[in-house]
Amino acid sequence: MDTSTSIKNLIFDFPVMNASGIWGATENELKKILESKSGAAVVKSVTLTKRSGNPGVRYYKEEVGSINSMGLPNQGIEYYCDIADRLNEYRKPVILSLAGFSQNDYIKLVRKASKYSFSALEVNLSCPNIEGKGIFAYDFKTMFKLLKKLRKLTDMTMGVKLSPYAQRDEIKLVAENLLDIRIDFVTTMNTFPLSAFINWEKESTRIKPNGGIGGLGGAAVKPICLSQVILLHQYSKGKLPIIGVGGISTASDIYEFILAGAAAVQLGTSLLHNGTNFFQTLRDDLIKLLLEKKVNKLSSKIGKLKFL
Ligand code: RRO
Repeated sequence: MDTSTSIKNLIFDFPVMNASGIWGATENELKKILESKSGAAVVKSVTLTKRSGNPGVRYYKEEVGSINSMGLPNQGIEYYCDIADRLNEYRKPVILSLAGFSQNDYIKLVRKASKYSFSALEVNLSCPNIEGKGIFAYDFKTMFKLLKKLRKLTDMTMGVKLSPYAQRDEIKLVAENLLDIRIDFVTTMNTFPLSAFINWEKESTRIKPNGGIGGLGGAAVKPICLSQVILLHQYSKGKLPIIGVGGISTASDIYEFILAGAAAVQLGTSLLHNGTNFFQTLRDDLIKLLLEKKVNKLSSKIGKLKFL
């Protein structure tokens, strides 16, 4: 049974990893992921300097999904560069997620990170929780201009983490431009911005920052995310590798994302609530599913969705 897939130099023995922000803000957490059956580790989006994130209750989950307004808590780029060699000892891809507040921030982050032994960079242009700042992934002109600049700075494998889009034309534009710019992969999708849960008994919001409004993840976003993967795969003619993330919590979810066109997937909400042993559970379940379906090679199913 071959569950491996790859994106350039990133070889995933099992193409399931943590989503940025779910575990992975400290060396201990990253080591826990690398010691588990995960196929790779993704570092929490890092900024130029250390941040404690937004104050107050900043994460809430119900059956249907989770919302967060973490506000980018992380140790700052220097910390992750210092531990890069130690993380590499696990011989699994280590992907560094980068988040800036300006174009200049991203330039500085890429310049710095490219001197260290990370396997790839995931440029996060879609954080929904920075009040007063627009989301780069929705400002197409600026996003493409910035990515062109970043691409010139390094030969490292470089992906982009996107927001969800609601129009086909937008996804087409993004797919075509990212191919032109020679971006190596996309991670889709970040949490859905502008989401809220309300506590009707207390008559209050469920999280504190930004008026109770944050990014929606978990089960609720899975159908949105599947359409992003299907369309990015189609509009790039299968040439833009995709990492799918949004509401994945079972082996059949993983299989659906592979059929839609993902080469790998990430776990957010489900990992947070099940812990790193969940990678082993999903791996065992996926192997069972593939045996039942008589699929010998998972990668042979990437993008093989049938249309009715
Ligand atoms: O830290 C966050 O508030 C956060 C980030 Br950077 C992100 O990209 N997506 C998200 O849902 N939360």
